[in-house]
Amino acid sequence: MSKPLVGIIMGSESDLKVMQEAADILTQLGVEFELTVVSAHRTPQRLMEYAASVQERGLKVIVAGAGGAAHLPGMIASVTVLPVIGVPVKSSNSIDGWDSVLSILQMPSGVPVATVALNGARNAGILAAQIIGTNDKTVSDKLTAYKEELKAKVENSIRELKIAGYTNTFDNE
Ligand code: RP5
Repeated sequence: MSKPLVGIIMGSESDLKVMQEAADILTQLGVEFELTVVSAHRTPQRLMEYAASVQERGLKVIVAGAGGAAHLPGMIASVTVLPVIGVPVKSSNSIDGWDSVLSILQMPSGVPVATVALNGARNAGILAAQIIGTNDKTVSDKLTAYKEELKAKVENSIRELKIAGYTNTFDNE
C-alpha cells in the first residue's frame, strides 16, 4: 500500500455515516487516504498536532467533516497550507444543518475552506481526487471515466422516459 494522499477527518465517529461516502469514492477512484476522528472542541491539542503533521506525512488534501458548531475544517485550514475541503454534517446537535453549513462556509479572508453541500461527502471526495488528479494521470483518467458513467446514466434515463411515452421535442430524431 502506498502512502495516503488525502486525510479524511471528522469531529466525531457519529459523522462516519456521512463521511464514509468520501472514503468510498476515493477507493473507487484509486486514491489512497487515511481516516480518523479529530475533534476541534474535545481534542484541541490533537487538532493542532494533526494539522501540523499533514505536510510532512505526505498528505496533499484534507477533507474535514463536522456538524453543529463546526469548527474543525476552519481550524485545520488555519494551521496548514494544504487545501481543506469542508463537509457540513447534519448531526444530532445541529438545528437544521444551516449552523454547520455557515460555520464551515463563512471563513474570514485569507483562510479558505472549499465547502461542499450539507452531507456532501461524496463531492468532497471527488473534489479531493480532482486535486490529486492535476498531478496524477491515472487518477485523472478514472475521473474522466466516472464522468462518462454519469453522462451514460442521464442518456439512459432520457431513453427510458421516451420509451415510457413522454413527449420530448428536443431530442426528436
Ligand atoms: C460535532 O458534533 C461532530 O462533528 C458531530 O457532528 C457533532 C455531534 O457529535 P457527537 O455528540 O455525536 O459525538 O463536533
